[in-house]
Amino acid sequence: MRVLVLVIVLVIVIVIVIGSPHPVLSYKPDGSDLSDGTTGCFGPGTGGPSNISWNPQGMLSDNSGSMIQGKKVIVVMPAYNAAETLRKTHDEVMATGVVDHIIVVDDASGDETVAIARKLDNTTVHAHPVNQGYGANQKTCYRLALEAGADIIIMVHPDYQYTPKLIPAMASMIATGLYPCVLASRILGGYALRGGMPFWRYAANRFLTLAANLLTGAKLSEYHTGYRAYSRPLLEQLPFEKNSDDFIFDNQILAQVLWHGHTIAEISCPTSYAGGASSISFLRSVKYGFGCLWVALAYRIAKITGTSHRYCEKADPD
Ligand SMILES: Nc1nc2c(ncn2[C@@H]2O[C@H](COP(=O)(O)OP(=O)(O)O)[C@@H](O)[C@H]2O)c(=O)[nH]1
Ligand SMILES: [Mg+2]
Repeated sequence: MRVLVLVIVLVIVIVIVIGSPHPVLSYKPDGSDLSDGTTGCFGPGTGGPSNISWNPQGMLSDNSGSMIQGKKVIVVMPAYNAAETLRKTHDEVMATGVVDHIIVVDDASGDETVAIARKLDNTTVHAHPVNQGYGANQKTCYRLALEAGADIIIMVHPDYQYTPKLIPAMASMIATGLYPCVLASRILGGYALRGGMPFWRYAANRFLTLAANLLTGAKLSEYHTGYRAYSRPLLEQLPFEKNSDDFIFDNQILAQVLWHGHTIAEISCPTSYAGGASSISFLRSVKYGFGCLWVALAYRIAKITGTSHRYCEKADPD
């Protein structure tokens, strides 16, 4: 009993000591100004809050021809052996009516992913000649989306694990200028287990999330979702090319967002693990788990010591 009390007190102390205050929300009418005066992820920056004030008047003011408040919305899909679910995901993405274009990047799949992707409307297909990994795939996705002039970039896995129906909501949250990053969480709303996430994955997700929240000071329900939205200025600001080519990319990019002092928004998302929507082996998951712990720890160490990390460098002043 005494041990339990001690642990609880310790956790509370850790949360109080390292929990940084939530950044104050910032409304930028054009969503363009995300500079926060910090020096880059894991570098010796302040990581302080962005100064934000909310202006309801500006929220729906711009209807100049585009689908969401004059902003070009591009959905990117990092694909790997997604032949069975790609078309269905694509069709539901376009059915939302707010997406200007889709970019599918294939990572040398062994199935018909590329052939199917090439038949899809409103879709640019890029094929890696050799398998480069999930992180490398996302790098290509974001590079191409920025080159194509995207203002809002939404990444969704093409394995139909996440419903595309949330795209308008996520895009709106970015378009208003309230948030530069939105995650669709399988944990909020309790969808994960109901959707068929194996219990061991759920337990690992919760543990890694707790550790990451304690170490980064954020208060997210999960860091591992494959459904995310980013604003253009945010992606331009983050040194995401320095991140891993493997699955840990997902975690590193969120650490970078937090390092720059931005608020990450979350919405709850129904999820389905039906039909092989998860292909990562147990061993790769273990490697990913340790990678997550290291990312969070490196973040905390960088905060305390003012040192930098290999994939995080001083951000460009502009
Ligand atoms: N680019 C790339 N993507 C991969 C690779 N292996 C798995 N993926 C993709 O990574 C994403 C997440 O994998 P998944 O098995 O669905 O994980 P989970 O849904 O989080 O359990 C899916 O979109 C997979 O297609 C790979 O070697 N390269
Ligand atoms: Mg999946």
